[in-house]
This record gives sequence, C-alpha cells and structure tokens, in this order.
Amino acid sequence: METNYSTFRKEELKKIALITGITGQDGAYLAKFLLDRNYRIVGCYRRSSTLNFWRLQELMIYENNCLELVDLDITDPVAVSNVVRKHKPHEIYNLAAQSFVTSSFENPVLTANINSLGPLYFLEAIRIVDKNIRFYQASTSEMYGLIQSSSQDENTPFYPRSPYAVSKLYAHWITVNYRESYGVFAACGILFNHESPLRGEEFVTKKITSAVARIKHGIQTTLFLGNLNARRDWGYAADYVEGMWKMLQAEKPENYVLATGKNETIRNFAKLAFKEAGIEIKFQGAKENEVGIDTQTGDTIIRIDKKLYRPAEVDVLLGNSTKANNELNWKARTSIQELAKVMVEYDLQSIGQSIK
Ligand code: NAP
Ligand code: G4F
Repeated sequence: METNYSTFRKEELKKIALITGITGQDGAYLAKFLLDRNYRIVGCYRRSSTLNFWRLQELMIYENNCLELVDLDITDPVAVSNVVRKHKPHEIYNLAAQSFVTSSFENPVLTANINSLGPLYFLEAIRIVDKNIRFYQASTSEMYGLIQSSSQDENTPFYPRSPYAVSKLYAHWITVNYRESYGVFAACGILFNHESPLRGEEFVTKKITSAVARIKHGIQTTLFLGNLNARRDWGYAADYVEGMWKMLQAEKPENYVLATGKNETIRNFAKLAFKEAGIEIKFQGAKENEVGIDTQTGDTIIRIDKKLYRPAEVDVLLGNSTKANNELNWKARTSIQELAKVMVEYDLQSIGQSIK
C-alpha cells in the first residue's frame, strides 16, 4: 500500500509515528491506538515470502489510508537511516525483535544482530538526522532474570538469563547512553509479559488458550508444556501500548516499568484458561511426571515435555510500576481472569470457524 504524504493538505498532517515490528502483537495494537489518536503511521515490516499482515487485518487497520507499510529489516543500518531520513517521523517506536527466549538459545547471533544492533542503528540515525525525534525502546522484564529483589522496579539490578535478555540489555543501556550523551529523547519501557488474542502461538499463554480451544473442539488431545512452576506478571497488550505512547509524551525521557504487580504460575494460568471453556483441571504427580487431568472425563490432557525446559530459566517475575502510575498516570487495567477469558473466547471462535 503506497501513501504519498505530499497529497495530504498541510493542516491534515498530523504527528507521524514510525513503528518497527508492525506485524507483531504490540506493533498492531500500537498502530491501532495511534491511528485512533489521528497519527499517521509508517509501519515497518520485514519482507517474507508469505504475507504476514493478519494482525492488522484482525484490528481492521490494514486498509487505513493513514497507515503506510514500509519494507525494512532493522539489521540493515543503511536502510534504517534512509527510512528515518525519508519519513522524518516525530516518534519512533522500536518494537521489532527476535522476541522468543527459546529461539535466542538456538540463534544467539541473529538475536544480538536484531535486538542489540537494530536499536543502535536507529539511535545513530536520530543523532545524525534529527535529534528531536523521540525514541521508544522495547526493553523487557527478562533483563531482571535471576531476580535480585522480590519485586522489580526501575532501580532493581539486572541479571539476564538468556541470549535474548542479554541482547535486550545492550539495547537498554545504549538507549540510556544516547539520552545521556547526546540529549536524544529516548525512553525505555521495561515491560513485563503482556498477552492478547493476537499473541504469537509459541508463547505459553497463547499455546495454552489455543490448545484449550482445539481440545474443546475435539481436534487435539494433549497439551505438552515445560516448566509449570515459573511465575509471570501477565497483563494485556492493549493496556501496555498506551503506556509506550505516554512515555513519549512525557516532559523528560526516562525508563519505566509497566506491570500488573501480580503474578501467577504457568500451572494456574492453564487451570484458569481451561475453566473458561468449562473444563476443570486437576494436577497430580511431580516434576516431569506431573499431569493435568480433566476432572469430568478423567482424561490426561496436560503432560510435561522436558525438551521445553530452558537451559537457564527465569523462575519468577513481579513488576512494580509505581513510577509509571505516578508520573504517567498509567495502570494495568485488565486482570489475568479477564485476559484468559478474552483469549480463550477468541480461540474458541477462530478455531471453530477454521474447522467448519
Ligand atoms: P512479536 O509479536 O514477536 O513481534 C516482533 C516483531 O518484530 C514482528 O513484527 C517481527 O516481524 C519483527 N522483526 C523481527 N526481526 C526483525 C527484523 N530483523 N527486522 C524487522 N522486523 C523484525 O513481539 P511483541 O510481543 O509484539 O513484542 C514487541 C517488542 O516488545 C519486542 O521487542 C519484544 O522483545 C518486546 N517485549 C515484549 C513483551 C511481551 O510480553 N510481549 C514484554 C517485554 C518486551 P515478523 O512478523 O516478520 O516476524
Ligand atoms: O511465554 P513465554 O515463552 O514468555 P517469556 O519467556 O517470559 O518471554 C516473553 O515475555 C518477556 C517479558 O518478560 C518478553 F521480553 C519476551 O519477548 C516474551 O514476550 O514463557 C513464559 C514461561 C517461561 O518460564 C517458560 O519456561 O513459561 C514457561 N513455559 C512452560 N511451558 C513455556 C512452556 N513457555 C513456552 N513458550 N512454551 C511452553 O510450552
């Protein structure tokens, strides 16, 4: 889709936001949020042999004429600089990443190239082209890894536990460094896990809710999971993209934690999700012999697959977003029950339709 900004009357020219990772979960929700606030969006995607715009279609923004889709792989520094020069955005949201922790153990160099160097190319382009461009970096709670404090805020020391987390830590600090060295308005959002019906299938919440729907529709019998004891602070992606935007509207660029302040185990998320589909699960056994049993039918529907354990695990995360609450007036609005419900309902409907 081509949009020529010169065809817009000047007074119609609103703020321009460049979003990397537009085809991902957060990119799609953020684009929708900003379009609703009259932004023009330069949505950057990487070319693949198969079109990958289903999330934009789901949110009904794919054909929006204030959304221009631009082919950009963020590992190409020349292309990054050209896109910044050409579009002169007011705000850049760098959401593109190799974002799956498991895959970072298999592809550590690729992960570093995308997650560490990509943001550096943007910061360099901003420094050279226009230091007034505001920059958002998608930092992550994974940087806390082996936690150094029972709840984590902006002052908690980091201890990354995966190539993904290490790569994000470089991006985090280089963003802080460009803020301090060159006065770039560069903010880091340290976001705890956030999910939605549009979450990638490999992440545990979506893997669970889509399995719930397939089991309910009779097209799957067993869900294999890894570490059921890990605890995550799970929020709703649509709430979190608002926090990203608020960070770039603030007076000063800062780091902010976005989290719910509550956490749950994978085991309990699974129980909640199955309950939304009317299936009560009882867990029994221990370690890799633990199973989840449907209390009505007696069927074993959850089993452990040791291959899903990680070489180094992040056992527990619990965020404290008091700073974002006080300074940005941001709060997570969606409970884990509501999140499980909306995800299961979406999967029941979409999987139901696909097998008709
Ligand atoms: P996601 O759904 O996996 O989306 C990642 C996006 O990055 C996709 O659009 C992907 O494109 C794109 N991408 C990957 N490599 C690229 C490259 N070389 N050049 C250009 N684009 C590339 O992730 P998400 O959940 O929306 O997360 C958004 C950001 O927040 C990520 O940086 C993630 O690490 C970070 N984060 C996420 C969470 C969370 O819980 N969701 C928490 C903290 C931080 P394809 O569609 O082509 O793969
Ligand atoms: O859903 P996950 O893969 O998310 P993880 O590793 O926490 O990372 C996500 O959140 C981060 C923020 O903290 C983001 F930065 C990152 O980009 C991504 O969005 O795994 C969550 C937990 C892990 O402890 C994992 O070991 O679930 C455990 N788990 C247990 N069974 C599983 C599975 N994870 C996956 N993906 N698949 C399983 O079968």
